[in-house]
This record gives sequence, structure tokens and C-alpha cells, in this order.
Amino acid sequence: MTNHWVDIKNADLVLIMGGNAAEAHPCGFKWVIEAKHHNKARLIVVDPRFTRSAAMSDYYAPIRAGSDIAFLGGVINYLLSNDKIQHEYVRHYTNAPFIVGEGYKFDDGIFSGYDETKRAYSNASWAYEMDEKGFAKVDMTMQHPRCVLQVMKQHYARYTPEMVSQITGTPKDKFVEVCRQIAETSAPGKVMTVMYALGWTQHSQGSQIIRTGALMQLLLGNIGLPGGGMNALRGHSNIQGLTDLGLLSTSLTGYMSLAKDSEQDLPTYYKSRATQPLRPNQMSFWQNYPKFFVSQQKAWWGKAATKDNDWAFHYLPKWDKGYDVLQAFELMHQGKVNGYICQGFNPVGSFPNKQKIVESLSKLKFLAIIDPLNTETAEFWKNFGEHNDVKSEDIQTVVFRFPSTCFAEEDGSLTNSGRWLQWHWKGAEPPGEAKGDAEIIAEIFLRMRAMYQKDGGAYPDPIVNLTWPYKIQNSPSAEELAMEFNGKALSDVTDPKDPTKVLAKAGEQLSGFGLLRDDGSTSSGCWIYAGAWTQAGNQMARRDNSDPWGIGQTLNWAWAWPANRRVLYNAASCDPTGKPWNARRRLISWSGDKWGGSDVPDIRPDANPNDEDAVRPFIMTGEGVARLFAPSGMVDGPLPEHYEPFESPLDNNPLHPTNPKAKNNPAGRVFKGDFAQFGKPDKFPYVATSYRLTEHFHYWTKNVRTSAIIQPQQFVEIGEELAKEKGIANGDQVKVSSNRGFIKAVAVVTKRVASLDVGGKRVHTVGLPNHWGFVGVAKPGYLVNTLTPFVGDANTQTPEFKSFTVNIEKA
Ligand SMILES: Nc1nc2c(c(=O)[nH]1)N[C@H]1C(S)=C(S)[C@@H](COP(=O)(O)OP(=O)(O)OC[C@H]3O[C@@H](n4cnc5c(=O)[nH]c(N)nc54)[C@H](O)[C@@H]3O)O[C@H]1N2
Ligand SMILES: Nc1nc2c(c(=O)[nH]1)N[C@H]1C(S)=C(S)[C@@H](COP(=O)(O)OP(=O)(O)OC[C@H]3O[C@@H](n4cnc5c(=O)[nH]c(N)nc54)[C@H](O)[C@@H]3O)O[C@H]1N2
Ligand SMILES: [Mo]
Repeated sequence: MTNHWVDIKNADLVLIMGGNAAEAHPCGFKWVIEAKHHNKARLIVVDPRFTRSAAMSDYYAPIRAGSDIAFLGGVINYLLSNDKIQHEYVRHYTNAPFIVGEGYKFDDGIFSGYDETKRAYSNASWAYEMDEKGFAKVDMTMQHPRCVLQVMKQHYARYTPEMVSQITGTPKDKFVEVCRQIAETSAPGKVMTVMYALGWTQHSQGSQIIRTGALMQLLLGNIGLPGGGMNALRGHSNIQGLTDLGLLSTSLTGYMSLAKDSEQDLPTYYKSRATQPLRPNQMSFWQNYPKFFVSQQKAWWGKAATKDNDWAFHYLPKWDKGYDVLQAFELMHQGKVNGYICQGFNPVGSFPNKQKIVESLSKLKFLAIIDPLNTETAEFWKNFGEHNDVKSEDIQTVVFRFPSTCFAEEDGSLTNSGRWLQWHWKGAEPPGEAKGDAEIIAEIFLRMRAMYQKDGGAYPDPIVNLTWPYKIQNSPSAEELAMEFNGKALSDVTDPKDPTKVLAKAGEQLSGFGLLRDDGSTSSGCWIYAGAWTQAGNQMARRDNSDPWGIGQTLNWAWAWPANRRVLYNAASCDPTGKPWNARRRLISWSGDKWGGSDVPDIRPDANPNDEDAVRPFIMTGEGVARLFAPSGMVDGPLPEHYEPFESPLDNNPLHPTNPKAKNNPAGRVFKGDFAQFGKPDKFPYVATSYRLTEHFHYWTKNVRTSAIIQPQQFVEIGEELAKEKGIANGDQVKVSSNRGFIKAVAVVTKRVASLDVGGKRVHTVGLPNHWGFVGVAKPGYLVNTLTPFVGDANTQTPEFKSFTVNIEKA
């Protein structure tokens, strides 16, 4: 989230699209209701289904799953062609005036720089035109034919209401009404918030869908303002913490990244990361990358990370390809993986193409499961009839099970969607033999280290030199880990302007990332968490909910990264002279000599907005402003473009009907063997999408009798029109099949799932709730991921769980 849960109450308009907060985030959804009560806010929901969120909305529009870029691109076209943009914001806070180089082209659905054999782009031709001083050229009148605003106008002119309706199936009048309501928030004092989750992320173009939403919000001037922003509703209670701490395969902590194969030394590694300003005076905050990186290395390897060994840069692996879950299982499927440690994960239930997952696990020598519950993954080798039709005697994988605690049986912090780190305390002792996750991992590590110490090996250094400073060696405590993430001074840290001034004494916890150094004098396990556990103690345990400004800014409740700042880019909540766009909802403002207000300023506190070449609010970018056009950072194009899902009911992409190469995302992640497993519209004509129910949490709650009772049986949802066509009545058993397998369930025939006119076809949707499987006390069912395709988003590799094709028949 750029903003936070409580801040949603400040919105004038709430758009829930690509998520179903009333169902999947019912506690957070209360802030939408607060906005309605206290702010007369309106709620718009755009979803293939009339959801529980839609039931609370003021306006609902249906959409075909997998077509959100067409819808949002159409909104952008509406805003640009009806002059409904927030002009001053767009001019000063986005790259709309920046001039794109002459090499940039977009031709029949393909951007310049595409290499078909690699299914990948080179972004060299997407760069800005530069001046002789090495800064990007701008035209503040935004008239230059190659300035970003004009390039965007041209790009989205194709997204007319007719075209949008033809692709999305949203009736034209409904689409235009949504545009009209959204456009009202281009007025400088009005804000819209966008709440999204998996309905946007789980597509082969998920990152670009989210970017299209962000472009819309930037044109409206809705980012950085209270009640505004792009708000990703996170899933598991600590999934935000997982990404913050760098647990994705190519990540390091605090959104730093592992070196690629082509970056074999430290200067090359820093080059594309410690980016320099693209405009005069901009903060370009990633310039500080070496301070964060060296401090992380000191936290991990202590004295073994020295200037002479490039701060143990070579202890880290360099990657040839990402090792996300799709890649990991692809390699396993090819027989290239011996063992898999599966901690808090149930891939047989949750990853796409269950059959491929089970085949992959069957090729392992060993599988280690760390989980408080029994799972489908732990039992993948057992035959459960049609629910898991395997030959146990052919599977040789050894399965180890380590019973772990769950979060309620541990102390620790959880980071919520709003980036708040909230400390929690153990509620109960774990049962039986269960051990905490840290203890299980520590035991594995200590045994491995002893083996490397004894036997050596090709390169034991990263393991034998790892810092392990915990009081109880085989059980690091949550407090110790939290203090390590925050970081401390290893020797006295002094003021660069006055070296006699000591800012932190050796051994002290640091007060924030501003004190981190690249000379080895500081350590910090996760730079964005610096400030969470200072000399003053555990900031995450704070529980003072006073709200002095009355807009939900409780700065003494828990602690938010970065620097306890609650709304990112909050300097954009003011006009270019430093006055709030809306005086009634003030986050920060410029007092004449400094920034201050109800939030921690997200800008240098003394940066005068009235200076020539003033520091602009998007301090992380080299531009100082937000990127409408992305010269770098996205692998599949500088501007979002609609492509069909890899399994689509349409024969072509209506935007590029004669270019088959532009039907699907040209850079979408597909492995060779999986292309063959895609279904064709003649056999699998219906759009399928999978989703959650409030009454269950993934596959865990089928271990709970009460949850099993309130949702007693697996079902699928279809519209009345499709039911009639197929002769299916409410309550009938049906078989839903894709090119990868089938499931059986009870049909719920409902008005809530619409049939839509798409590109001259009538398109029906089959809705698949996720939560059934073959382990637990609930009535056994089929895993929905038996049906889903093995294909991932081009940027994040998130699987395309939300739009694929199936057939349905009476069982
Ligand atoms: N009770 C409960 N709560 C949960 C969970 C749970 O299992 N149970 N899981 C948690 C987790 S891990 C997560 S990640 C979150 C997920 O939270 P959400 O993303 O809100 O949950 P979903 O139900 O998967 O999907 C949301 C909606 O997206 C819609 N949708 C599908 N395809 C499209 C599309 O192409 N476009 C648009 N606009 N909408 C589409 C679906 O119809 C659905 O209503 O929920 C969390 N909360
Ligand atoms: N078709 C389809 N597939 C999907 C999705 C979808 O919408 N549609 N959604 C996707 C999403 S968003 C997600 S997040 C994934 C979820 O995928 P998974 O994370 O694989 O699913 P969960 O069932 O939540 O599995 C988590 C496991 O962690 C265990 N656990 C709980 N607490 C602890 C703990 O403290 N320590 C340990 N070690 N284990 C613990 C639980 O018992 C459970 O078995 O599924 C994805 N798969
Ligand atoms: Mo999730």
C-alpha cells in the first residue's frame, strides 16, 4: 500500500477492482464503510462476479476476467481526451513532460527491442532523450510530440469505449459511467483510492495491470494524498514482511536484489542499482544503495565481510534465471532437483497444474515439510481416488515432516498491508513436539555448518562464516532477530559534516537508515526496518492510538517503514508551492523553512519546493517524479498494453486482430512443454477464475470442524444463462475440465455471475472457490489447481490463476 488501512476513510471515491475486500479482508473493509459514513464516499466495484464487496457498492460493473488493462486503458483515454487530468500534478510530479528518445516505437502490439526467440525485450530504445549534462530533456509545455504525455495520448487513443466494451464485455454505458465518476476526482481537492489484490496480480500481465491503475491515479493527481494511493491488499498475515525481508528468489532485504550472472564485481553490481539523478538536484534515493548493501552484508557475515573481499559480495549467489516457484517446479519436473524444503507452503494445493506439481515431487530424493498441519503436499504420494490418483508404489521420495508452531504460538512482528510492523505476543504454548520455525531452521543450519567445518567442500565460506550471535544457539529469539533487522553501530557513527559529532556510539541500536554507512561501521539486516527497534526499545510494540489531526495518522501506534512514514510520496499532497491540495485533509506542508504536519515528510525536510529545480516528491526515482512511461523497470513494455490471457475464449486480440504474436503478452513466462498444455476455445469455451470465501483460509481451515460446517461442500458458480444452455440446475453435480484435468463439484446457479458480449461472442464465466482438497476433516474435494495453467506474469512470475478456460458439463 502507498497509504494504509485507516487512511481509506479519507477517500471521496473507493474503487475496488481486482479484489474482493469485503470477503477476503473483512476487517480492513470496515474503513470503506467509515469513508461512506463520515465522508459520503462512493464505492465502485468492477469484478467478473457480483461479489460481497459489490453488494455494498454504489455502482457495480461486470468485466471479463483478464481484460483489466483494456478497461483501465479506456479510463486513461477518457481522462486524456476529455481533459480530466490534474494538470499541475501531472506537469510537476510525473514524467509527462519528459521527452522519449527517437528509437522508441510501438508497432502492431509489439514494443521496440523485442527478440522473439528469447521472448524478451531489450529496453535500450525506451530511454529518454538526454542533454549534454547527462540529464533527461523535458518540455514543460508538454506539447513536444515525443513527450510522455503525447506518447501516452497516442497509445491510449485506440482504447475507445467501443473497443473497451468489445474486449471486456462491460456494457458501454456502464463503462462510461465508471469513467465519469472516476474523472470527478481529477479536481485538486478530490481523491479516489484504489484497492486491489489478486484479481490484478494473478495474470500473465499482472504487473502491467497494476501499473495501468497507477497511471490512472497519477493523471488524476491521487497519489501521495490522504484517501488516495494504490493500495495492494496483502494476503497472508505477514506476506508484506516476506517481501520486505527479501524472501523472493532474486531479492535481498529491503527491495535490494541479487547480482545477475553478468554482474561479477561490485562496481558493475552497483551501476544499475545506485542510480544517479536524471534531473538536477533530485534525491534519487537509491544512490544510497551501497550503504544499505554493505550494512546487510555486515549483519549477515560480520567480521568476515571486509573492504578487501568487497564486503563478501561473492558469498551471494549470482543468478542466471529467477528461481521462483514456477522455475523451481519446472527444474524439478526435468529431474534436476534432489531435495525440497517446504516451509509454510502447500504447493500441491496452491501452485498451478497440480498434476505437474505431483509429478515433480515424485522425482525428488527427499521432501522436508515444516508445517503445523498435515497438508496435501505432505500426502502427495498417497492415493485418494479421483482426488489424487497416483501409484504410491512408483514414488520413491522420502518425506520428512517437522511439526512447527503457528504465529499464535510465537512472539514476533507481523507487517500489515499498510507497512506497519506490529509486535504480537504468544497466545498459547505449542502442542506436542512442535517447534518454532526459527528453531527448526537453526537446527538444520547448525548441523550443516558442522558438516562444512569438518568436511570442507567447494566453497564453505558463506556457511561457516555466517554470523550467529544468538544467546541460545539453536533457538534465536524474535527479539534478537528484530534488533538485528534494525541494525546497530559497529564503531562510532559520526556526522559527515562534522566528524567530531557522534550520532551513534559503537554497540548502539541505530535510530534510522539515515545513519547507515558503506564503510563497514554499521550493520542492518533490512535497511527499511531501521527504526523499528532503536535505543528507545521496541517501536513495534507501541499502542498509543491518539490521532491529533483526526485523519487516522496514529504515528505512535506500532511502527511503519520507511522511517515511520504512513503515506508514501506525501510531499505530493501539496501543490508545487508546498500548500496542501486540500486544507481539510492535511498530511504535511511547507512552513517556509521546513516540511511538517501529521506524517513524517517523505522528502528532505529542508527541501524548499519554491527553489529552481526543486526536489520533487518521488524521491526514489532518478527523475524525482513518477513514471507514466517506464524507460526501465518493466520487462514487458514501457506502457501497459492489453494482451489476452494465455488461455482465452477469443481467437485473437481485438487490438491487433491480424498479429498473432501480439495475442498474448510477448514476454509472458511460459516454459516450452507448457505451451502444449493450453486449451483451445473450441474444446474449452468458458472463462474460469478462482477465488476465496470468507469462511475458509486457503486449505488450512478444512482442519477445523466449525469452518467445515459453515461451508460444507465444494461448489462452483455459474450464471443462469450458461446453466440453461447446459441443462444444469442449481444443486446438480458438475464436472469442470481444462486441458490439464478435471474437478467435480455442486453447481450454484446464480445471477451474480454475468454472461457478457465479448468481441462478437457470448462469453460465460465459471467461478471456482479455492478451498477444498483431500486432507483434513472437511468433506473431501478436488484441488482447483488441477485445472490452472502453468504460466506466469512477465515481471513477477505470479501464476495466471485468475483467467483461463474450461468446459463444464453435468456429471
Ligand atoms: N477468508 C479468507 N481471507 C483471505 C484468504 C483466504 O483464503 N480466506 N487469503 C488471503 C490471501 S493469501 C490473499 S492473497 C488475499 C486475496 O484477496 P483477493 O484478491 O481479494 O481474493 P480473491 O477472492 O482471490 O480474488 C478477488 C476477486 O478478483 C476477482 N477477479 C478475478 N479475475 C479478475 C479479473 O481479471 N479482473 C478483475 N477486476 N477481477 C477479477 C474475483 O472474482 C474475486 O472476486 O486474501 C487473503 N484473505
Ligand atoms: N487457483 C488459485 N491458486 C492460488 C491462489 C488463487 O487465488 N487461485 N492464490 C495464491 C495465493 S495468493 C497464495 S498466498 C497461495 C498460498 O499458498 P500456500 O502458502 O502454499 O497456501 P496455504 O494453504 O496458506 O499454506 C500455508 C501453510 O503454512 C502453514 N503454516 C501456518 N502457520 C505457520 C507457521 O507459523 N510456520 C510454518 N512453518 N507453517 C505455517 C499452514 O498450515 C499451511 O499449510 O496460493 C496461491 N494459489
Ligand atoms: Mo496470497
